[in-house]
Amino acid sequence: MKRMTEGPAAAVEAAWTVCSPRGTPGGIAVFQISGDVAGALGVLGLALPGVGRVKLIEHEHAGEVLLARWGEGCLHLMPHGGAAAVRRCAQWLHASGLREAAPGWGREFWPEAHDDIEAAMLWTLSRAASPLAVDLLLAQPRRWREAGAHETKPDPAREAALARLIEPPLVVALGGANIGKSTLANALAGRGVSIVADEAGTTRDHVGVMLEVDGLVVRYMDTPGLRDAPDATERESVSLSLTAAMGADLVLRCGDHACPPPELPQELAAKPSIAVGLRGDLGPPCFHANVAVSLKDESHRRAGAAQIAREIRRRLVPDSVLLNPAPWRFWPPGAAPNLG
Ligand SMILES: Nc1nc2c(ncn2[C@@H]2O[C@H](COP(=O)(O)OP(=O)(O)OP(=O)(O)O)[C@@H](O)[C@H]2O)c(=O)[nH]1
Ligand SMILES: [Mg+2]
Repeated sequence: MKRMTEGPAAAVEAAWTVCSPRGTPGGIAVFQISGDVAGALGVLGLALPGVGRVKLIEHEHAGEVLLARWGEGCLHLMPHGGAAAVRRCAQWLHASGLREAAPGWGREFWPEAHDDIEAAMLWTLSRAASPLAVDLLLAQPRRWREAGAHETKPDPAREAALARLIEPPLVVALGGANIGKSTLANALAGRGVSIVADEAGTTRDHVGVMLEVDGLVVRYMDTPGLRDAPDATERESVSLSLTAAMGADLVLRCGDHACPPPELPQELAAKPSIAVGLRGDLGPPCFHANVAVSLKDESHRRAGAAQIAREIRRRLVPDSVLLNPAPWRFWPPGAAPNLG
């Protein structure tokens, strides 16, 4: 390996790279240090964990970071997955003088088989989208050891709900025109992701964003208002909204004081859904709403968005599932690790 830096790190034959997928939010990000791990940690001023050990450290610049030592020459540093935390961790590694390698470098140090429960858990952790997954995954090796592999029966409904912490589920908001659907998307995102205007038919296209709702990362789609559209383009748009909803894990059926949520075609009627009453300050919803909010001004917007976020998370990953202390089969079918 070439030495590219001068100074204290120059004598260390190690390099680092980011190995979590770029450009997507995640519960946790993964930086890999490969090569002379002991030397690299010395440069970073950190104690060396034993092989197979995981340790949580609090770093003055990088914040809370998990250290996981996979092998003699491979260590993962895992800060929380938010962009600011990842940037701070990268700046820390840069400032230490350790060499940054090209993405993909060092894969030879990455274990091929995740046949050990700790390794399987860490592998899943590095792919998990939702912050809610982090503590739950970290608890799994202990839970499996305590419960004993053979006493725990599969529970497909619970496992399907928990899998949503790894792969973000799709949430599609449907409703009439001009009732505040895009205002809701923006309030959930805490920023402008969709154009809002006092004019029916403002949203012409489907706007998809990744959002974190109450600790769960979801793919969220704001759709054009469903109405008897006069022109062919809008009719096409309505049909696209319904097609998108067919693939959804959860549909938000939106309405307000004057406009009830649309009647859904039969194929969609069985989908999990939440009836959302918007623009509550203009009057109570004219239908039975599971949750009703006003997003009119800043103070209402925060509270209303938090209420809907909680409702979305609970429908997709119920509290009972999160609080169930039974061990979780978090691996794909047929890939069970050695549960020891
Ligand atoms: N009073 C009140 N007005 C709201 C509220 N939420 C949104 N609005 C207003 O309602 C109008 C329509 O909002 P949008 O978010 O664009 O509605 P939409 O359902 O996305 O509309 P289309 O894209 O045309 O289907 C805008 O003038 C918003 O400012 C609310 O909670 N209270
Ligand atoms: Mg809109």
